[in-house]
Amino acid sequence: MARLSNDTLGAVPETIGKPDYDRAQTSTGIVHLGIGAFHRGHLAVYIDECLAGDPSWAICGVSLRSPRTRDALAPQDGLYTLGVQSAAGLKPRIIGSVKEVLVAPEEPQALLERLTDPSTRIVSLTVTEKGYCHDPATGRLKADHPDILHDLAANFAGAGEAPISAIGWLWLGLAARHEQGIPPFTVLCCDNLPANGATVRQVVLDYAVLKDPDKVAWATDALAFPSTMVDRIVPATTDHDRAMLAAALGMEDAWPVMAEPFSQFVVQDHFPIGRPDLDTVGVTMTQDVEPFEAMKLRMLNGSHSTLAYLGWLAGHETVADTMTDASLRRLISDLMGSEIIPTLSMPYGVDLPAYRDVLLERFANPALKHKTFQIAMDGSQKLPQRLLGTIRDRLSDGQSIDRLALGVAAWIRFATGQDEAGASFEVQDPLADEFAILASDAAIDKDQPGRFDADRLASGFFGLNAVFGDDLPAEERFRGPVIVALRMLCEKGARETIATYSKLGGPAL
Ligand code: CS2
Repeated sequence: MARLSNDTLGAVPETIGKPDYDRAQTSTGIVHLGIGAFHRGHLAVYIDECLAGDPSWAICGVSLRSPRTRDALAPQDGLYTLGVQSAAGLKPRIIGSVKEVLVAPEEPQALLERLTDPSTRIVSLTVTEKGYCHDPATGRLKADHPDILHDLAANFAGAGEAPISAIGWLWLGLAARHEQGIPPFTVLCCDNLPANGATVRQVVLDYAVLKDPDKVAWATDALAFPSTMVDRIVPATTDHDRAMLAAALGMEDAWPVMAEPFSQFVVQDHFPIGRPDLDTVGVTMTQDVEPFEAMKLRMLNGSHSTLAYLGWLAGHETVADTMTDASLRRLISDLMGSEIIPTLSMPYGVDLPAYRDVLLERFANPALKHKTFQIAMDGSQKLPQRLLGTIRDRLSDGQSIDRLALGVAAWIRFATGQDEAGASFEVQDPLADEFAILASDAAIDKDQPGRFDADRLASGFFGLNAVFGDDLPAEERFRGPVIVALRMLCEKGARETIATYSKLGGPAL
């Protein structure tokens, strides 16, 4: 079977969308760090729509570690298929905005050249929450993170030891441009961090203080980090997806991305050296992203994480499966309606109950096989912005947090690395080693895996400062509801706990 590439593009069936511009005429304007599925299902799609109007914004995608995306896309000239999946079926479209893919450890020289090229005006990132090497509770750089220690000691200038971390690369590019008199690129964070622009700015400045103190004053004034709200559900691609798309295309694509029809991008309009015409392709350009970001992180991602932990413990493999469980659907709807929505204050006209209803429908998309286990990873990096900020706001308003606390308790139960039948599984999280010690300290009996003393387990986890900070563990109104929920999860299991919590009272919008 032929393979998707510039040469075979003409043979893709007429019914399938293709780039409406001449790829040979495009040039790189964006370097994107972390070219995973999410980027290829989101920003790269918006850029694909901009290139007909202005061909100078094509993307150089960068993998900071693995060569897998480059190896899949290089023989395809960067082309790949976006497979939009809904109950109505599969709608493929070919995306052409990725011009090249670099693997940082293999081609550090080429990456530095791209970063310092004056035509690179934006460096965007999707490196996941943990990729910023920061402390999620404080939003500050973890100066003792091994990758940061490495990058602080490394001095790459075309030769020598190259950086490992996204922060190290960002700073290397920015500092080199400054030395060469080239205006700094705009840093566009597309990860689910709270106040993501300001957060990344702080982490970069913390790094600069340690690396190049004489450039801190310049960096503080000159650099631009617009905030964004990014939203599209893009599950990991499976071999089944590849086979489905090969049948539709009549040719092979080694790494398509699958996504839901919904896509949203809200961007703070602060690009000192220019940007693509994002506002012409459905992006909301605004000065104040934060209300949208809080809405999305708390409602979508807060619900997602709660569904992932409770759903996985209860035996649901995908998010769509969790939505077929009437109690769990009710619980999540009430979590949003009763506990999350009251913490949000939105610009006039934003209808939060309607947003909740759309989210429930998106979660229920039966064609999207979004694994609860995938969303469950890296909880220590996700919980602060997804659940704990909402909890802080509720507590300071004197409000109840029962369902939010259940989400936290389900995370703790999941993070033990033992399921309800006592089988062990690998917890993917930067703090996984600490979790394992806490779980073993709270085991009721070493011969009975999967059984925990909930009070001990909760107390142990509350000691994780990087997640809970100092304030929450000291607050009885936080500890109490989490411990109650964790006791029920440990003693009765997730299904019974979900059933009980789905009957909680309280105002539902
Ligand atoms: C998910 C997100 O994996 C996760 O943690 O909650 O990737 C989610 O699908 C996106 O943020 C949706 O925009």
